[in-house]
Amino acid sequence: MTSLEKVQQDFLEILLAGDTDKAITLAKETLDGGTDPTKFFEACISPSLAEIGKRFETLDIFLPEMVTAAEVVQQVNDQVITPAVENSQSEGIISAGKVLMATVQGDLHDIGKNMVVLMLKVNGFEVVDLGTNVSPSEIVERAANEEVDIIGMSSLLTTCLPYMKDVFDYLDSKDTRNKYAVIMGGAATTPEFSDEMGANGYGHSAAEAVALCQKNMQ
Ligand code: B1M
Repeated sequence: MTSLEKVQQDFLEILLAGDTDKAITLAKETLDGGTDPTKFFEACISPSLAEIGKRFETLDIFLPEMVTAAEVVQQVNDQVITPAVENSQSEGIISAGKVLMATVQGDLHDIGKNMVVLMLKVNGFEVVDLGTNVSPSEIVERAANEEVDIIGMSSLLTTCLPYMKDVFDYLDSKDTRNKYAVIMGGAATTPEFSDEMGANGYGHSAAEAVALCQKNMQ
């Protein structure tokens, strides 16, 4: 087991115990030891939440534990990860493009979407973040009003995937599909679903979301 895998195991236990102070201390110590903040997010936070999701599905834990784990992660992100990522921002970046980001209708999950927003910002993109539970009509109307280049959608609930399809249908009905690159991600989406929708890309991680946006701006 690598040292980062050990940190991930410890982080998972801390999340299950709901101990915010310990989670923040572990994150700070790991970053002080030289681990990149996005690496900590992808190698420790994401897999720990995935494991918590599995345990929720198998009824080994229940909703209150999942809620607490999410709240602890929120604090770690706010107090440790976000400031560290922002500090690593290079100076004098010219706008790389304008991206609308939203978690789709019916879905309140925003930990991953917020990481994508943060990573886009530090890579020079202007981001219009509509938050969670955003209807297809609002996504399409705000994209037009804000004159964005890219529409980015996130969904973690399979029951909400039809709302992603509605966005494509709504764009088609307004004859504006070709005005934007439309990309997607989040645990409920797959490359196959993205292809089926005719999207301009699927991202498995925040880093892939950035690469997709860069590619679509070329
Ligand atoms: Co929920 N939840 N949850 N949950 N939750 C899942 C998603 C679930 C898979 C757990 C499970 O059962 N295994 C399951 C969905 C099942 C399904 O649809 N098939 C589920 C469920 C059922 C529910 C509720 C219905 C539970 C209930 O109430 N009975 C409820 C729904 C509420 C709602 O949205 N209406 C619910 C509630 C919650 C909490 C509030 C407790 C909390 C969310 C808190 C918050 O977000 N503020 C929560 C959590 C924490 C999870 C799990 C455990 C973790 C999600 C997470 O943050 N992952 C999750 C299990 C899982 O995902 N396997 C689960 C970490 C995050 C970094 O990953 O968001 O995928 P992710 O983002 C990644 C990439 O996907 C990518 O980059 C990010 C960074 O690497 N990415 C993009 C994301 N968006 C992108 C967009 C892009 C490109 C890349 O381009 C635009």
